Amino acid sequence: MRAIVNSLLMCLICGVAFAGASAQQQICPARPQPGSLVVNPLDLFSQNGVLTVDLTLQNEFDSDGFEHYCYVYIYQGQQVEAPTLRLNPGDQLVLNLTNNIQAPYDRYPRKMRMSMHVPGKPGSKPTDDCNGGMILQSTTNMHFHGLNVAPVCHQDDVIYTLIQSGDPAFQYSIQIPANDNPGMYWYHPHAHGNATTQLDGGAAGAIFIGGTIQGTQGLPERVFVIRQQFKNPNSWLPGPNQLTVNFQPALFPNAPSPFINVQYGQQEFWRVVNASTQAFLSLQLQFTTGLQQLEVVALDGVPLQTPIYENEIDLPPAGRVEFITPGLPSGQGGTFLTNGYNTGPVGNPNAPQTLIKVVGTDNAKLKVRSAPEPTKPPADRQRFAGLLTQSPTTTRNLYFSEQTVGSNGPTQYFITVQGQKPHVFHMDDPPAITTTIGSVEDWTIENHSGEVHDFHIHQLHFLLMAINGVPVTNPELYDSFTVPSWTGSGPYPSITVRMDFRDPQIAGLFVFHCHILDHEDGGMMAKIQVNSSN
Ligand SMILES: [Cu+2]
Repeated sequence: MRAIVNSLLMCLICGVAFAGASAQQQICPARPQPGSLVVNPLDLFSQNGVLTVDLTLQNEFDSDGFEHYCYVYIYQGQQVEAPTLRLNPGDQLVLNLTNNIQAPYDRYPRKMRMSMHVPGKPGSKPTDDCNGGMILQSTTNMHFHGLNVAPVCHQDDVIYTLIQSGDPAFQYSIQIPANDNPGMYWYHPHAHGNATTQLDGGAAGAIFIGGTIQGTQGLPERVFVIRQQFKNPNSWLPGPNQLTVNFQPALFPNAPSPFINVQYGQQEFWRVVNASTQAFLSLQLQFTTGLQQLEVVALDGVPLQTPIYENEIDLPPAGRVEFITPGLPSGQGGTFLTNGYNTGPVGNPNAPQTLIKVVGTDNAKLKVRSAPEPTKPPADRQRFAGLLTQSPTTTRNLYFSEQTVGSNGPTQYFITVQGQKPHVFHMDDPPAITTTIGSVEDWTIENHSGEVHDFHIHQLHFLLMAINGVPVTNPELYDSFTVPSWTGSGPYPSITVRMDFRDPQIAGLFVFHCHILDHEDGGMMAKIQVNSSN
């Protein structure tokens, strides 16, 4: 009886709190209905070398039971979600992030609590958001994915920077390197244990560093942020989920597809980020006449030396691809889709899914902006230049592995430096690797598990040298790359990558991990310490 009374009382309190909230401004902006026109996210441009942005991260459940985590920006008095940040090499990004996440269970202990405490740095102030502390369900921070910037608090540190709900706005002030590559990057939360839930809820946006990408000037530019939303993102077995394009659910054949209007015969410049927590995409563009060749001009924010022509582009979680589409022949239609992806014997399914319907028109007055004109050339030699001809100072071997607890899960996830003991990552772990500015290292990363993993390192790009020991013909730079799954017998699949620790700006402590985010949150992460050379 007492339980019933308590429940009734809780309901009354909930009801009052809910009524109070609904009388105020909406928590998250409404997202587009299925079958809508896909529009680019709102663009915010730097001016006189600075882009200042105020974002508030908030959360609420929608009527279908999906939890939204929204980066709210106020534009002309209206709430806008997850704007695109556009800067040039050498600019400064000033981003004031307010954490307004409501998590009613914060005060209860939860599993993994011990791994979620980050001891502060010696000498730092205990009240400082730069000083670690407890990661509650409502704790957040931000990672500037792919930017080759400093791993220090107020720039791109995700180890000690913890912003608690209700704290004053936390200021990120990031110096974009003058010699950084032009291309697509992105921002998302990275508080260990919360990254999956918050990204799953939609907390992600695109960043572009300006500059010349050959062949794209004057073409209509499309920005597609592909997200994935689960009903229960933290469950061991994945439940119902949907892919979204710029927040619009792609549910075909159960609902009409997101669509775009293209001018017949007009080539376009498409810039795509896989901002899903775990979806491996296999992107294709089909016209009525068949599968189309896409001219890939940049990968993970780095322009290619020469374009690659592909009719299917594999894009792992966190990856970006920028390409030129062929013109749609008059009278035809098209479909942009993911063709499904086999993540291995124990991997989660990645079914084929139509993403966008391409509708042709003769109306020349389409509301699509042209790709930006080139900005001033980088001040220095391009970042990572000449990496291919460097002799590695060190070689290392690492491996992804998993261990199922009991006969029916859950699974523990590890990334281990060969010779060390596999263990679930804790935030107070010492660095698994220590190196020095100036080093160039070749790492071979094996997969000892029956599902693919998605290797990512912060602060730098790596050159993909070999897959399964077979040298890559034209090595390209990436910040995230898939390590194939193991069949259970025979040699372990692997990738070999060349790490560039030459730039003094990246000195400090940062992380590498699997970018399947529930693997990362589940412990498939490790720290690297890069010491200054003097
Ligand atoms: Cu993984």
